[in-house]
Amino acid sequence: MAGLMTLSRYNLQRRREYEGATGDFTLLISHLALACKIVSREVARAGLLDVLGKTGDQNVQGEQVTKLDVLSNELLIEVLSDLPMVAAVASEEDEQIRITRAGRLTGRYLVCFDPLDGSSNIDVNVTIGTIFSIRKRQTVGAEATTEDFLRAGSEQVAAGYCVYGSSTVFVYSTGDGVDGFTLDPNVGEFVLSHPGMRIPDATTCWSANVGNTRNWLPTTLAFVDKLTSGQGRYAKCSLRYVGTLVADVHRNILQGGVFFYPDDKKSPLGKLRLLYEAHPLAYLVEQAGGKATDGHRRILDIVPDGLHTRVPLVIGNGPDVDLYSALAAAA
Ligand code: AHM
Ligand code: MG
Repeated sequence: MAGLMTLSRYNLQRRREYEGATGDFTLLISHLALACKIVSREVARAGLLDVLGKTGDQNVQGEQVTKLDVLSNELLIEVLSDLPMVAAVASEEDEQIRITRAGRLTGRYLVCFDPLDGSSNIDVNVTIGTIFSIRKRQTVGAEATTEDFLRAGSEQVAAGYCVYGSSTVFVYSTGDGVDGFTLDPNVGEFVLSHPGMRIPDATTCWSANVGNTRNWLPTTLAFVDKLTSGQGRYAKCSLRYVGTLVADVHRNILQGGVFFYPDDKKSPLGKLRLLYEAHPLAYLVEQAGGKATDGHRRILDIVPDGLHTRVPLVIGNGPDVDLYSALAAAA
């Protein structure tokens, strides 16, 4: 029991390492973790609520059958709104940024999130997740603007995600490695289960929506030829695609692999969003020893031109991401 490292204990210990730390950041992370615990609870009983909802038992369930992604969004905004260190938030679910209640003028942090990634998997009991990204704003004293959010990914001061799968795992980094915490649902605590996560050298799998093959460009087709060649580092490489970005990336960090959702004939910028999907996951994968590119640029160097800017994404083991970039450069 003495060795049990809960997320709160871990954060307190880390805080002591940073001289002058105010505790603001620790509080912010613990509230994000709290929101994820609540989402996890709702995800776990979603099917049950749905079944009960269909019986017409409105008195018991009332509004709880709200769609999970909307519920998660409102929950995160509500939790963050009362924190004096958060000035504003940007979400996949909202067209515009939202200014918070407590930190609107003086909050130093800006938080971006995808409240429930993997929308198409929500109703079919397949792993979904929450992704978040934290930046410091340049100036305080006035309300944050959209422009404050439109900065390179390298300016993130922390990023993380929570996957709601066979267990609920909260993973985050402050630029000093990546640690993962598994939720003990009986105690309600995240416990350190994956200290110092490093992407293994071998590429054991690749992940992409092969249903889009007809639209793929020559670079992507050439990449897949290498991945399926059975040669060299691809001698034993399986296809694994959950269809939830955060779940695919989580598996690849643990087991070694590359995920790609590239630009193609139909979508010149791919599908995924820069601010709250690609930036935070690229930050985490780099911290775990991997790489992320749009084919030509490091993801963390890209400055979005809008809150919902899309970006082609190739992310995972360094040698695979480099191979994609080399094929793109030669095309
Ligand atoms: P979402 O944020 O609305 O869930 O959309 C993003 C998701 C990613 O999680 C996933 O990688 C991708 O869309 C799957 O797209 P597709 O169904 O085209 O394969
Ligand atoms: Mg998403």
